[in-house]
Amino acid sequence: NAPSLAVVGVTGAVGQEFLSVLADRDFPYRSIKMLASKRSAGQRISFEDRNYEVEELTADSFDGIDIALFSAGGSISKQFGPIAVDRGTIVVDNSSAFRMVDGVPLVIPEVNPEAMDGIKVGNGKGALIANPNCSTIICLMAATPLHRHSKVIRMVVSTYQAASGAGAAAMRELELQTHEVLEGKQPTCDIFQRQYAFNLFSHNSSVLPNGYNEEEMKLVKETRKIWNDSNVRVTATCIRVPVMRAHAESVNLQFEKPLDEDKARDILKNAPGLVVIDDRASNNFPTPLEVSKKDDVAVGRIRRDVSQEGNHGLDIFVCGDQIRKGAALNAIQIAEMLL
Ligand code: 2RA
Repeated sequence: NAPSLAVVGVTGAVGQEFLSVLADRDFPYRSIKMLASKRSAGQRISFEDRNYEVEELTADSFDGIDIALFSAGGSISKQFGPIAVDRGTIVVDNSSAFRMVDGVPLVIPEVNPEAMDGIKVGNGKGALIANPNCSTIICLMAATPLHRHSKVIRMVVSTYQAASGAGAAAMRELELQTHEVLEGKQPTCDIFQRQYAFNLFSHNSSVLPNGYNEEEMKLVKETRKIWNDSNVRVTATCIRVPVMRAHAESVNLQFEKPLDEDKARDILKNAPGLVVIDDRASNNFPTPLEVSKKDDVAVGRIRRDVSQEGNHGLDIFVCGDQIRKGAALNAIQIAEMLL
């Protein structure tokens, strides 16, 4: 029978998208619990013609819950994820808390479904499955089909990341600043302590001793775990750009064996969850606006890397909705595989 669900962090941008995706995909559930912080408890949410009250997340929230979707930050996941698993719940966690823990599946359903083999609702055991970082999901949705055909030995990624990745408040501030700047006012800079509108800046995550920021090292480490390849060489530069909710990424791939661009385009055209937008004549390629609120990741600018020998290199450009495929949709596709 249909599983009982809980949505942890239901009032946030991803939490709200969980509900949209559950409805869009007609996900079967016998009950759903809306969970959030004490501050949000008591709010009313109408969902699929029913009225729900947001409940405060506590250790007892998971009794009788088959699947819990978490997107409430790493500390909440660290505190309550294991409690839920102990109660027999299968947790799909959108935070980074457990992604690199050995034994925790890090899953993009179209890419490495085998990583969660054997985890199913109803076998009485709890489990925790980690949702990769949005920029990793969007990148690997395009890079992996190529990698499966002709092993990638090096990947260089430059990201152009949307405000939504920093949360709903960042989206609101980008909009506010845009108005303020156009009206000649001093922009309100509460979230990033700098002007964001008509600007771009290095990703706002902490910079590590090696000079990379946390977002960049997530791409490096998560790619190696998802591809189960500790030798693939990955480097990344992650930039925050004044776009609302879809990330864009320039990806350069170096292959062990040659892969020509026509074959690459053909592979991408047949890959699940991808749409190829690659019209050189009209200079029409993926854009964040066109993929916003959509499920598919768009890929284009497919071309041989002229800096590499023969057909050992390829450049592509990828866009994907950060809140949907970058978070909520991917998590719910994982949940669908548990049924
Ligand atoms: C960002 N990847 O875009 C993060 C969101 N979790 O900042």
